[in-house]
Amino acid sequence: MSDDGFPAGFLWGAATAAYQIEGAWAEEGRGPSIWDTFSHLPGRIAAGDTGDVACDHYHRWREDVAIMRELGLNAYRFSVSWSRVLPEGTGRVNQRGLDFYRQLVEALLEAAIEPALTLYHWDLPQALQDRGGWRNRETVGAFVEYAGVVADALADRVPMWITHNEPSLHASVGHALGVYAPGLTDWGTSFQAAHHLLLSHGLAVPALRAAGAGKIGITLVLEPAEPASDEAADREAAERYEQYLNGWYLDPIFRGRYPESLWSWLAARELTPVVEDGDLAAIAAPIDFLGANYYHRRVTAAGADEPLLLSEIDVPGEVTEMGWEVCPRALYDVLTTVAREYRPAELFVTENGAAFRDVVDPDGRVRDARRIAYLSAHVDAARSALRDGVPLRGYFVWSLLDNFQWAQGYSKRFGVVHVDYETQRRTVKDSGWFWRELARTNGAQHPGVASVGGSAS
Ligand code: IFM
Repeated sequence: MSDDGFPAGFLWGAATAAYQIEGAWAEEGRGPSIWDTFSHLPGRIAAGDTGDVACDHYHRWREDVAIMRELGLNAYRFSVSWSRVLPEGTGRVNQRGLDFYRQLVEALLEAAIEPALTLYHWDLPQALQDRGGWRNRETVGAFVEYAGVVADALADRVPMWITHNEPSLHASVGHALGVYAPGLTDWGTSFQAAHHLLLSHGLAVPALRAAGAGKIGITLVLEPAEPASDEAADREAAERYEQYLNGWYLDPIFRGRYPESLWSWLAARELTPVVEDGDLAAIAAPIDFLGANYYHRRVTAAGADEPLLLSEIDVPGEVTEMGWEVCPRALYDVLTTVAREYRPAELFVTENGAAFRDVVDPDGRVRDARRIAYLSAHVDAARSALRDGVPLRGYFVWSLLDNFQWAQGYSKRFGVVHVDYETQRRTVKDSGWFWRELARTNGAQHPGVASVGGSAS
């Protein structure tokens, strides 16, 4: 452990996801995913943006790895596009898709950057959606097959495997709110999809182990909910939200059961999923680590929104371009609470970051001082959590590159590297150089904005 609290070997990484950066949506045998379908529908994505080209990472990955090397990252979290590997979701393997990821992984290892591979970041092959998607139990088996195909190709080279990214948002925003692909608006489907996502995670764990994958875990977005007042109804709303977004995933994974009070609450509304014998035991397959994505807390009051009957309250204070409150203290809270209550062997912050309105100045520099302040405060919160015994082993900034921010398209920039979407020119922002200093000093230094600077662009 260094004086500043970060253990030797701590991972200082950056994260991305396939659909958000790759582009090349119909090249070299890739099949369509639900995000291709959804983003091509009129009116679903801001400004009509799509991920057809995105950051063109599929063609520019060598440059992107070179940037990571220059930033001194020792880890990179990326996701595999399922439909690039299995264009119809099951059956026929597209070898060119596997070759793409193999090359990427080899280049990362060559640059001493540890690959952390996420199997699923919301981009279901459209062929599986056509058969019911995550509502259909058969998709669980398809996921396990896909996990086996990727593991057979990459288990010897990839030390860190993440089954799913943020299943809660995929289930809710994609299947109940209709804002993300596949654009469904049915709460019953949403809870069934959540169950199948969890089950597919649990069944993939032994399949990955059998294939010789390294550490295996799952990434959840964790939003601590706090009541807007001390009123019993507000406290109840906050507790329900917390169970819905966090407990609904943490409890089955670490305790082999769904949270009882939310289960009964949903049962009274006929919204509980079909759970078969053995499912919960499968979901609770032991994992090696938990990935936590943290962006903001949620202040909640009793309200009228179905089916959770709560409202989100705007709180005074700084917000990012996403309208999200800046609250590093809640990262400390969430890490310490999860470590205490669920005892994961290891924890990683697999995403944290902020969107701000960045510009490339005439001198070619992106002075994103607010992002540096945001990251600095959150890294300090993680440092405190470590000091208080949380087994935190790495921290991935979201994101390496500005990218396709789902329903908001390219209007929100999260990268520590700026992307000019007209030219695909990459420019390391001041926050990228800041992250380099953290990586170089294992978190010991917090250079001021004035002292950052470098050469990559
Ligand atoms: O861009 C997303 C990412 O895909 C999943 N986690 C949150 C990020 C910011 O919204």
